[in-house]
Order: sequence, then C-alpha cells, then structure tokens
Amino acid sequence: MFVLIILILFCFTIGYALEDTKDFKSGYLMGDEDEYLVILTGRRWQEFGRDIVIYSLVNGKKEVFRRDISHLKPWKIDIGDVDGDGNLEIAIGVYKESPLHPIMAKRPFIYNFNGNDLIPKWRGSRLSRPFSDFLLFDVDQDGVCEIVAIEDLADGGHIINSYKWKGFGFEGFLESIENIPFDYLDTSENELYAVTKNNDLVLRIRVFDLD
Ligand SMILES: [Ca+2]
Ligand SMILES: [Ca+2]
Repeated sequence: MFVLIILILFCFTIGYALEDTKDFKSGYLMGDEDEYLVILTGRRWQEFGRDIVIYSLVNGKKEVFRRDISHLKPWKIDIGDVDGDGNLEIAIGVYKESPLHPIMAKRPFIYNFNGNDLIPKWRGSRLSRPFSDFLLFDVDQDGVCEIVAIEDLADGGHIINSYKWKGFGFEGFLESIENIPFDYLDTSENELYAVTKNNDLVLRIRVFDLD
C-alpha cells in the first residue's frame, strides 16, 4: 500500500513537471562543451507558452536564465546553427503583429544566448507566406541549418519552403512540391517529414529528397 502511494505521488510529480513544459530542446548553445537545456514553460494543451528558461547541464542542471515572454505568444522553440559560426541559435515561434506587417501572424524570432542574456539576431516581419509550422533543419547537409516552414498557398494548398541566412536576414532556398501534408513538421533519422493527422490516419511525406 505504501509503495502504491509513493508510486502515485511519483507519477503525479512527474506528470506535473512535464505538464509545465510546452516545448524543450537541448544543445551546445555557445559552441563549446557546455550543454544547455532550453525550455518553453506552459501547458502542452494551451496554445501559447509563458517563460523561456535556460539551464546549464554542466555539473548537474542549473538555471542560468529565465524571462517571461508571454507577450510574444510563444508556441514553439527550436535550436540550430543558422549562420555556421558554431554557436546554436534559439528560434522562438511567436504569434504577433510586426511594425512592417501589422496583422497577427506566426513569426520565427531568432536569438543567441551569450551566457547571461538572449540577444536578438533576427526578428523579421514574416516569411514568404503565412505558415503553420516551422523548424530548423539542415536541408542540404552543409552543416548549417535552414529555417523550414509549412506555408499556405493562396489557393488553399500547402508547400514547404526553406530559407538560408544571408548575413542580415533569410533568403528563400528550396521549395517542395505543392499540396504537402500541412499539420506539422517532424524529423527522424536526419530526414524531414511533413505530417497530417486525421483521426487515426497519419500521413507522412518525406520532404526535400536530395539523393
Ligand atoms: Ca550560429
Ligand atoms: Ca544547410
């Protein structure tokens, strides 16, 4: 009985801890051996997260940064090196207006972490088209990540677009065939997939088959 109570308490605690993580990624943010864990706090079932929290994973898990970014309506984070300097950038998917494009839309904001603070690298107003999901992925296997997004076409179809960092901003790179599954992007075994879920039916299509 005692064991059961402990087990229930344990499951509850773990459940609660996981509940408060909307998204997370880990990696070497500053190009050395020091690994970090980046967490977007919030409930998975809620549309937007709240805080961005960074933990150092050197000698155990230690919080080194925390900021409430709920005003940006953050819904996703990813990390990857978009400019090839060996430091990983942090991409935060936000939902907001921008001065140059004053309608509510999903936008990717790119930051660097300098050990103390998040430094904005790119908070561009938009990609080529409205998009439903994005991630950082090395499409052409040159060691540098591209922004990859599922974009809405004007006729209701969907396309995958990718963007390379060009010193001051992102420039369009490869586009997929049209009418790709559009719910979200996923990677496994270093391949990129576009996925649609319809009840029990899951449709996965490999994107950018460069072989
Ligand atoms: Ca970088
Ligand atoms: Ca690349």
